[in-house]
Amino acid sequence: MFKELFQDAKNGHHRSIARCISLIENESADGILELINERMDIPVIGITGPPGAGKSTLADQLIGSYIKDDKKVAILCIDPSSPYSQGAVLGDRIRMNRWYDNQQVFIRSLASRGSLGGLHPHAIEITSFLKECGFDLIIIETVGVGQSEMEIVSLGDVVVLVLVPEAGDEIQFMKAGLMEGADIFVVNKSDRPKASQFTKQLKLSLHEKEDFNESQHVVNTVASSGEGIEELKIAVNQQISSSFDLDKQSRLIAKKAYQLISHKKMEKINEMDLKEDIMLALKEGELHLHQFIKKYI
Ligand SMILES: Nc1nc2c(ncn2[C@@H]2O[C@H](COP(=O)(O)OP(=O)(O)O)[C@@H](O)[C@H]2O)c(=O)[nH]1
Ligand SMILES: [Mg+2]
Repeated sequence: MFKELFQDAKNGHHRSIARCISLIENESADGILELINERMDIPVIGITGPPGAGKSTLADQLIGSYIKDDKKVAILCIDPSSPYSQGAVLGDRIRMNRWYDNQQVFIRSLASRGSLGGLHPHAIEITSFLKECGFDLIIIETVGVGQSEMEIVSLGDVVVLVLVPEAGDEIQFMKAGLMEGADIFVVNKSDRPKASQFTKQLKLSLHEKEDFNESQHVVNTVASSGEGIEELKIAVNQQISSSFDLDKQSRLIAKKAYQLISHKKMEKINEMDLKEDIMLALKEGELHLHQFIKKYI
């Protein structure tokens, strides 16, 4: 049954793709997961940034631009407030809905719950799955600028960090790990007065880094009007073409494998059960924690 469903999904049948994703989310899809071949030739673009920065608007514009090139695009949103999901304001929902009937675009949002240390274990599996379904590229949108969001998007081949030129927000991009983790910095809402000052500051801080990375780009956009989208696309395509060497791909897949292994290993362990076991052990006498944990490893 899985084989047929998977084959339909591979043929690009949107309903079968959606069904497979639900099965993966509900952890009842081992039969599908085992069929997935880890492909290296389909680029994944991770887009992250604070809520309201314009990630969805940018993604929407990018989709529009890629489908004009006859590309098929899948977008995965790990953002409960995303216009792709239920909680969206009406205007945004109408804007995003224009893709729902388009055969070139597949949209899915994932709840961020059930994640291990913030990372969505199924996001990894679903991304690998989507790579098998005939898309030319996959976009993952996650909300936030924390380490765990960075971890999710860093599973992509290209990491886009979306920032906005708000006053006093210089520190928002200085957070540890964020400067190194992003390939492309987008200063969205560049129609705002502080934009050029902010961009200057951002470029300065990038150059001042000890491990200054020549390939990092800064792109100014006004997502709501489409300004700068082509420039962003060029930067993304450039990163894509430079990210497909065996070394980088092996590193990315190793990261995913590590996350999946941690998830599988921790699956059956929960703190409440541990507490009960520990209480029993304490009642019986001494507790050697190192000895005690061995039975869980
Ligand atoms: N002024 C201005 N508004 C924008 C721009 N891009 C997005 N917005 C608006 O900012 C709001 C949040 O955008 P959204 O894409 O939902 O942000 P997300 O939370 O990062 O996905 C929406 O009302 C957009 O219309 C921009 O470049 N300039
Ligand atoms: Mg969004």
